[in-house]
Amino acid sequence: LFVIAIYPGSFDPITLGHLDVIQRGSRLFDRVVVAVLRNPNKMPMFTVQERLEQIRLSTQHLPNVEVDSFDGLTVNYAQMRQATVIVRGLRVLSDFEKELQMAHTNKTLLDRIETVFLATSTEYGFLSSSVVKEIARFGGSVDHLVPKHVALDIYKKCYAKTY
Ligand code: COD
Repeated sequence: LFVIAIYPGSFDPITLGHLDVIQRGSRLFDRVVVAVLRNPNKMPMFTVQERLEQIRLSTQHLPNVEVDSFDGLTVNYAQMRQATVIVRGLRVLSDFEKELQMAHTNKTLLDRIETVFLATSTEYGFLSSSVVKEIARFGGSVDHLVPKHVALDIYKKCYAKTY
């Protein structure tokens, strides 16, 4: 049995919390495909291309991790990739409601897909891409929240915006 899992998300940008889930997922499954949603409705800080590059650089040391982008329904992408697992991270109680609804919806769309939740590591329980962007916009340091090269990308964006 060769189990392919997809880890879908916005990853705008990837944080150490995401990376922790990817690392742990890569030990549980034969292959983990980190899948960035190309979502035209959101106003992202980084383009999909920039996010793919950030995730690739962050996961170079994990040979069974692949990075890709997708459009439309997650289950359709999962089916196309022959993935049988969707990995999601759980931080706080408020994640649970949204995540359970998503898991149920996805199950009705594709019966052979299982959503596997990984509990956040305690040190990243508060961490989200939005928190990172908010701190950076107000001039705070995000060095301890995202990979080094991502922090530099963020400072560049914020600097470019301010001046
Ligand atoms: N610790 C642990 N996990 C974390 C942390 C952390 N610090 N931070 C984030 N995570 C987890 C999140 O809980 C989530 O599971 C994952 O990492 C990705 O997070 P985000 O915020 O980058 O991505 P989301 O939640 O915006 O992604 C949403 C999807 C793109 C998966 C969703 O919108 C989707 O599936 N869209 C496609 C349309 C579809 O199929 N819809 C039907 C399903 S209802």
